[in-house]
Amino acid sequence: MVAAAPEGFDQYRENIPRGIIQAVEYPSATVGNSRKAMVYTPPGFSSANTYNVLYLLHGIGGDEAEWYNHAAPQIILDNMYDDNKLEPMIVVFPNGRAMPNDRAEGDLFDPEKILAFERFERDLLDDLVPFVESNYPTRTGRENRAIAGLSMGGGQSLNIGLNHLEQFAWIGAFSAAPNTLDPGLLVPNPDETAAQVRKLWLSCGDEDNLKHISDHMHAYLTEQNVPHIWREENGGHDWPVWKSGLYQFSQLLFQG
Ligand code: FER
Repeated sequence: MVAAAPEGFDQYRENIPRGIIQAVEYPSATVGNSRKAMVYTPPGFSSANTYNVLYLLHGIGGDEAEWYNHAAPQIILDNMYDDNKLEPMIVVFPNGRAMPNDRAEGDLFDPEKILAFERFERDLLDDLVPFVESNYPTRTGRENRAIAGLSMGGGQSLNIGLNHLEQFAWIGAFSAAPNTLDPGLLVPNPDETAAQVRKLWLSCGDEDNLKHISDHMHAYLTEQNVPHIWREENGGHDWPVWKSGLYQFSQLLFQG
């Protein structure tokens, strides 16, 4: 059982080793342009080593900088390394709205924009993952890749991860949104999913209007005997739940 995030987990600590978070751009054949992402490399990062990678996705109101702007994930992760709670990993923050204008502006529910969240699957698999794996010292097997996200990005993580267990062994969804595909479509062969997935994480705030999505997935996985972690948090559709999700899910990753 993972402990809930302790007091101060997201507070800046003086005098500890730090990772680096920075903006990058990669060529996207899927969208036909150069796309932005952010990348966090852990404290002590060295090209003499090789790293696992977590792809951490944003929600409908965000972009590649949403986690950085609202959650300061580099502080949470630096603290966790200081506490010896994490396997060394690179964290990549993509932009999950795969279209030429991928800014979170205008009508966020415009069908074109919703479609772009679906298109991201190809951008991720064909463009971003290859970019990351050829520009950073990465380990490149399914066991070395994790995908997780909040809300719209939680739905993407379940859709992409469960449909591509050959690419991702670790999957997490915080407050998954209605873009989440039907559990029966995502997990048509429960025994196969159970055998392949290393950790499947679902969490949601108890006051979140979208909680029925997570409830439905949890009920299906339970009925089909697919091992997973279900954590009902106190809170709504909001950052405390997602930061807590990052804290709890990340420390389960790449173990053993
Ligand atoms: C919806 C309600 C919420 C939906 C998406 C969301 C695609 C996404 C919310 C978020 O990312 O915070 O009906 O449909």
